Amino acid sequence: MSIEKVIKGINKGRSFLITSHFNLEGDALGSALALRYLLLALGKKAQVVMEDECPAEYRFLPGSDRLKKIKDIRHIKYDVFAAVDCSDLGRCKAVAEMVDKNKPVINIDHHRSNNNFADANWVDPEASSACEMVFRLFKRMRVPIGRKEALCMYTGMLTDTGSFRHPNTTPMTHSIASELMDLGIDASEVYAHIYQSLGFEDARLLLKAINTVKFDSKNGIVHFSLKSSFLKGRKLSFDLTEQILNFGRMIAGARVVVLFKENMDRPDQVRVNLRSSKQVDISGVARMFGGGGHKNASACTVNGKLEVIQRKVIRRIRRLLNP
Ligand SMILES: [Mn+2]
Repeated sequence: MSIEKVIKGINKGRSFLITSHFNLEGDALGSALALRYLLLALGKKAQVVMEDECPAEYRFLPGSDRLKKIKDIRHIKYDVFAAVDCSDLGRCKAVAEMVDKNKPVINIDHHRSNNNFADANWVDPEASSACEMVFRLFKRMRVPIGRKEALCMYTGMLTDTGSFRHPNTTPMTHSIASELMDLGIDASEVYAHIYQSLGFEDARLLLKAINTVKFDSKNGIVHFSLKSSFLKGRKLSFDLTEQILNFGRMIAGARVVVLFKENMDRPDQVRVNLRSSKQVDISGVARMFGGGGHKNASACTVNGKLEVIQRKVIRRIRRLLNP
């Protein structure tokens, strides 16, 4: 198993630059912060740099106040670069462009579509989250887990499993969550930080977005579409996307849920987020349109008009559901 390679890479390094993907969310942030604590416990130096700022609902995470800005990369001394929860270095945007290409790279990820971009790759599509993998790293390296890192890892597992209800939730996921809770994690408090913190204006925006819902009941396809004009002047956070998709999944008979969203800066570009029930592998559809992801949660960005892309993607999904 390539966890060994990652451990070797960690043992060899003294200072680390850690990053994750843009559209920062619980697992990206949680796994990066937890990895930092692991490295610090081993007596190493580590900094976390992200493309995005920390979203408000994650500011309760220990260490989230110490995120470095991209422009700081020049001043950070590191001899190893580590990416967590990233299927592709391109997902780290400017951070990936700015890192020293001569430094060894560590890749810890659970996306099936990971392209093994690093010197030490550890990719486990069976893991619920990158946080679950970092937890295993703590165990394997015999580093005791404190409350801070427990909180980070619990949060990533919570968000990547949709609060322990998506098909990637395994007995292992619950068993790790239980162990982390024993370290003093208040599950309902973490939940409230992330899922019960929607501003009223955001809530109204979410309602409007949900109102775009369409249901192809014959095939079990639920879809939503958002024009860039709808989003203009507003900051639609990633979690709003997740909320829309979660709403779609509540509908009986929904096998695939899709959100089509015009890029705010480039309306000729559409972000397509896909979710599927356990029996349906939706990742192939995302790959067909240049994206990727997990079996039941994938995404792609497609150039073209919203209506045209919508027709094409839905046609593909129908074909997938009716082989
Ligand atoms: Mn993840």
